[in-house]
Amino acid sequence: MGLSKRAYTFKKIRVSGPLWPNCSMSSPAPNFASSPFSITSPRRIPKSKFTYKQLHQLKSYSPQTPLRVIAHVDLDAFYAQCETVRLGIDPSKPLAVQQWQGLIAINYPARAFGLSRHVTSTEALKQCPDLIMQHVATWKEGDEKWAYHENSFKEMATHKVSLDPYRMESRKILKCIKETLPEKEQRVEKAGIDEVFLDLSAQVHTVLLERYPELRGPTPYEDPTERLPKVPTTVLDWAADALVETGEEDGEDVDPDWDDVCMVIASEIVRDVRKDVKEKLGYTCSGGVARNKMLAKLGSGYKKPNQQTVIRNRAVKHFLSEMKFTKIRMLGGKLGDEAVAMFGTDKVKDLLEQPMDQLKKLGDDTGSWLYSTIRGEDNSEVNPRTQIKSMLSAKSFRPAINSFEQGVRWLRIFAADIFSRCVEEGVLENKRRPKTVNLHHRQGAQTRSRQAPVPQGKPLSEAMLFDLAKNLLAQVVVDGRAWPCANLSLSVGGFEDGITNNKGIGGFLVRGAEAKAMMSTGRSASGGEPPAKRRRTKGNIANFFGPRDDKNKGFDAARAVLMKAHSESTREEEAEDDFDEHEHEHDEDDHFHDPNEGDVERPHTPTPDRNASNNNDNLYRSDTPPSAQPQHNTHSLPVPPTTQPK
Ligand code: TTP
Ligand code: CA
Ligand code: CA
Repeated sequence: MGLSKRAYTFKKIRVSGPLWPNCSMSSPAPNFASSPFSITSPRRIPKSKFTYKQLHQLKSYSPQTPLRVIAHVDLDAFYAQCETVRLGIDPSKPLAVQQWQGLIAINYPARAFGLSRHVTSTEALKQCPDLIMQHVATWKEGDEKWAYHENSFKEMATHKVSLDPYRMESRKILKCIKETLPEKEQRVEKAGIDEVFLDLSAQVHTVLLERYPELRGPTPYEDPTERLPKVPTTVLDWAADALVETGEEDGEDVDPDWDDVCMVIASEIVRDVRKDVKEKLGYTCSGGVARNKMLAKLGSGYKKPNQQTVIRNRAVKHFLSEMKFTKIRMLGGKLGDEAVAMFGTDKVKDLLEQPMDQLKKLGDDTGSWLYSTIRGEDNSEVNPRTQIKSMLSAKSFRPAINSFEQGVRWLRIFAADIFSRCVEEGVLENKRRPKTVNLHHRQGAQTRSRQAPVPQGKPLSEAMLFDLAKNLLAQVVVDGRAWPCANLSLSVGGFEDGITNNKGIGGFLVRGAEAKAMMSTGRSASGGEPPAKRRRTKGNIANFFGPRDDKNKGFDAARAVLMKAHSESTREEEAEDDFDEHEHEHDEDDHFHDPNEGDVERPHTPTPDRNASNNNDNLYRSDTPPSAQPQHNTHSLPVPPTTQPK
């Protein structure tokens, strides 16, 4: 990227008096190694507040060092930009992305007309007659692939939304960002469809040592607690960055220390990343630079579009105290609401007055997490995992659907959708493949889930996924009370790296066992039975012979599907009798994936300010922490993570 070669510009350089005889206006990097530690009265030497150890810790991305630099980059009006780029539309024209009658993304020119996600397409056109509205791509039953259809907003009953085009752009952007950063000094976490966290610590460390050779050591007296020399300048060049103010009268009078210099370097890197994304792919994004993820994320959203905000350590307190805590990562949902209700305020400032034991009314861990969070502390690591661990395809039905056959038609689309995404994950080359398939079914207030293992011995196919899905739905149907169904979703999870060593015939032998296990898949009902680990049982077979339920439409068809699967599994069992089958157990909680664990794309929970479409078709990754995700049947509060496993 050439950062090290770039001239480091200073608006003004004030040399720190006679202690720095070597320092000249043109060289911002005086040789400290030869001067400050050999001068006669060391006590007079002004020093940095940071130590050699803390500097060194940067190299290994330690969350402990106060010099740490994290960035968050978020695309502006993402889906809207995807459409302007795809269609070659002038980005200054107002444009919104439509999903059925709602708008799900609005570009900044359209926001100038006061449009937001809350308006319907009809209202939007009244407010902004020149608004370009592009409907998202949809899958139509029987189609091989999603497509952009004319008038698709009228096809809600027969089509399903596809966000594939945006996922594809998201991948390109991620790749571009990674290519901009030095290969060996990058740590990138995909945090959603249009955002990433970057831990810039190691790269900044390298640049720092290049620009300021005096920092290279050796550590004086071999004492890592020895403080670093002072920064040889008093004014840093922040270019076009939005600098958060310190809120203190003398806040800017304190000379810059190395944490400020680290932030300047990080912010140059972020500027380069943003420039590359714009030049190579045509997208603008906003960035935030700060000492941790929580602050960096607040920074990227602070000034939009196409800007970057730096929250220097000296500005953290002021920045946060002016904030609503509901804007903080992980406090945007239920936990935030709970805190608002409990303390009667949504302001950080007010919450800062609450002693720890008061905050602990939200739970011990949550309370202490909140206590440090509102003080700007967050030790969570940037997690470089970018691989998908599960995929979900869903549809909300309005009106609700009423028969097994109808459900099966949707499953065909889900299977095609998921299969095509698996193909992109390298499943065909057997690089990675899912281990389980899950079906979620909502009827009234009740959500039911069924899970089955994906047979491992044969190539994954769309037909296989479809058959598995159909089977799972059949199980729900024979259990009764399946209709009307308001929401159906299919997901695959437990992606594992493909079998590279030759497992031989064993892989195929699993089939019989798994086919059997399928008949006894895990079940959960949000209203009913508690989740329990269960061993293989007779499952739904008993229901075959139970009384026929005439109200249960599609019962016969569902029963036929199960009968067929059962006879197939017994046939395989007979053939492979001597195979030492493994027991298949299910942990019901498996259905709720940890978003930090994988690229789970989940329907977003409609909240009062997010009711753009109230349609679960719209799958996008949320930022909520694992434990803050809506949980089944529980009222427990999140215990936000303090560290993440590497
Ligand atoms: P955001 O990053 O939240 O929003 P944005 O990119 O549209 O706008 P901003 O410039 O403020 O960042 O979401 C990214 C995409 O996710 C967005 O373009 C559309 C989709 N999305 C929804 O479909 N529904 C939602 O409720 C939200 C919040 C986002
Ligand atoms: Ca965005
Ligand atoms: Ca985002």
